[in-house]
Amino acid sequence: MMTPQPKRGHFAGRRLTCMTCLTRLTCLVALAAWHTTAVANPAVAHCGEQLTTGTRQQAAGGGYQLAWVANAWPIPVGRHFSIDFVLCAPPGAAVPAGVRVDADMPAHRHGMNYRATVAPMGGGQFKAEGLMFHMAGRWRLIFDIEGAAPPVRITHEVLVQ
Ligand SMILES: [Cu+2]
Repeated sequence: MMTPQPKRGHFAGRRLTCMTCLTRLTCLVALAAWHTTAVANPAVAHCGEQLTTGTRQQAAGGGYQLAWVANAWPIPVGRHFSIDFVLCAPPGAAVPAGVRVDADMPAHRHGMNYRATVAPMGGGQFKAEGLMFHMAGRWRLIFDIEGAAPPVRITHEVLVQ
């Protein structure tokens, strides 16, 4: 008589490995290491290398990597600035049609007094112009990726002094 065997699929195999861990902590560390290895991707790791004109900033969300540089760094208070950014889609995802860029101050519950414009520059690179942080404090740059499903929003906090 045959005894039902657990499926030797991807997930089942991982669970069995996990059960052999000596402690819960070891298990967590092992899983974290597995996850890190799985998401490592040379193309993504070098996202935005073509941005060489300033201090490159990195952000990520929804599997996307984003690198950006401002035309003035540190970003000054009360003056228009622009940013160049590169968006790197996760493997298998199409490069999005467009990205909306905005900014707000979450602690003060207000946004900018200006609406930024975004222009595609080709090769996954974009330029956002017309941004202004009109007061000092903690701002948050917001990148909304158009056409991604589910919607993807990448944010990056910037301290302006
Ligand atoms: Cu404010």
